Amino acid sequence: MFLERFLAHDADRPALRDTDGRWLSYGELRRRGEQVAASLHNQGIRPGDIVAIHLENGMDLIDAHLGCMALGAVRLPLNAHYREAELAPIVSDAAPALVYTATPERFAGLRCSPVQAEPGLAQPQLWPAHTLTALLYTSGTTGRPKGVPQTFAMWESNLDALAAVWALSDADCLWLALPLFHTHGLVLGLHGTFLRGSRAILAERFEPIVPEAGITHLYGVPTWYRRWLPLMQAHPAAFQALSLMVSGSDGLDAATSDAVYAATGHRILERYGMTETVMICSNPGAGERRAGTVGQPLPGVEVRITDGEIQVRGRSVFSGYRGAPPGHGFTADGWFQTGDSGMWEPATTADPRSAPYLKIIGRTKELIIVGGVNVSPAEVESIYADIPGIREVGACGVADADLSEVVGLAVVTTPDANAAEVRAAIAERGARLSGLKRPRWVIFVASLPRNALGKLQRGALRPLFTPSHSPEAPS
Ligand code: MCA
Ligand code: AMP
Repeated sequence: MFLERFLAHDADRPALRDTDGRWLSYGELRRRGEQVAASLHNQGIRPGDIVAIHLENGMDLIDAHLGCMALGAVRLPLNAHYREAELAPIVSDAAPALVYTATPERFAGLRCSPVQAEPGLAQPQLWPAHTLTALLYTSGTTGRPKGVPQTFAMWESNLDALAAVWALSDADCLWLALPLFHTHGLVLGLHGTFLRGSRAILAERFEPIVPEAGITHLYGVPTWYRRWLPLMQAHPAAFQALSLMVSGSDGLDAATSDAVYAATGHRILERYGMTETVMICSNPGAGERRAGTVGQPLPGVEVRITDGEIQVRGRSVFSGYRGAPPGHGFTADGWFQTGDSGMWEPATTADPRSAPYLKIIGRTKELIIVGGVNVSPAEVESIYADIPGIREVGACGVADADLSEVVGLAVVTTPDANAAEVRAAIAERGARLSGLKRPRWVIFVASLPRNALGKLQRGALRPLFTPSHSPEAPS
């Protein structure tokens, strides 16, 4: 159905403005997809094969996606910032038949076939719909990323629900600067546009710019809105003219929400989702938007809170992690366990009949969210743990006014450690991680907090990173 709807849009209809400013129509996108599909076919790729796409936003990335869609290959979007150590577990688990990348050297030690980002052109092919359309990896709390199989059916039901709740239409124009290797940008941004037949203006990356006339929608993370605020205050008219600003991937602070409202008259619409479920809850397009809550369950999605944890089931919820035993991550009665904790906020006097709104109050899972990007503390620790002179390390989230959280690393050295060498090794190891995962704060401590069973208590590490703290050197 998703593909049929994409194929049915009028060929002349403008679809996407490339990063070089050129508009492409739906007809042109389909043609490019067919050509890339043929080229993939010529390279031996068949429907159901996994094709990795390790590219930043741009037409090479779009072409690779379109080609896979046309052929029925399974897309494996890889974070373009990831280095070899971060890519290795994903590539080894997914074993892609082909990798589109602009940095093949990051795949040099991995068993796969990287090709330079040049999707190529050849004979048109059919557009077979295939059940599995993408495999997205999400940070496992153990430090090993987990594969989340995605189908068009999951996306379609969720995108239709969002369109109804947000009152989206084919006249919308989205400024699409979200990276297209996360669910947020790829599913909501790109495929949401494809499904509606609306338009998107593609940007290479986020920069706080005054939206040009014609843009109607902004989807972003809280960090973006904080960075945008001075511009909103200086040029309110350009933001007032928008139809909708949406925030997700991370909790939006009330101060930013209120300041944006004061400057533009728009209450940012907060919503909540996960790669495993696509979108779960949302505030309404029309109706009461409650700051600090993520609204109500979307049509087709059910939410319950059990022992404080948010649990979900519904049409857009995935059926299980790749390679995991059946039921892993789900309760015995079939609800997906989000690892987020929440509570229901009852109806207000403004609308006493309204259903409660969901408020996210924390996480039971150990995850750091840096600028909307999930970081597993265990993965960070694994990069530094075996440095000579280091006895043990612990990573946790440290509050940050711009990125919400940044990574903090607490280090315990061995008695004979050479302080300068340890520091140099920590700095050098950082190159193995993409920028947002790299510790912003490194402190040296005598021991790490552990419980009676010896398990690291990362929550107890956080207070050690106070704003006034000046990192200590190992003695
Ligand atoms: C930048 N870096 C990254 C990422 N982006 N590393 C890992 N993942 C990333 N996505 C690295 C760069 O390589 C660089 O490393 C360093 O961070 C700083 O880069 P820069 O671009 O200057 O960073 P920034 O301007 O501070 O960008 C931060 C940002 C941006 C604006 C918050 O990351 C962003 O747009 N984030 C949106 C993330 C997002 O879409 N999240 C959705 C996932 P070096 O120092 O080595 O050069 S959550 C999701 O999908 C769920 C379903 C949901 O609910 O939405
Ligand atoms: P991901 O694994 O990248 O799909 O990220 C999903 C996680 O992001 C969720 O489990 C939440 O912890 C977090 N998240 C997404 N949206 C929100 C939101 N609106 N408020 C707070 N956390 C959010």
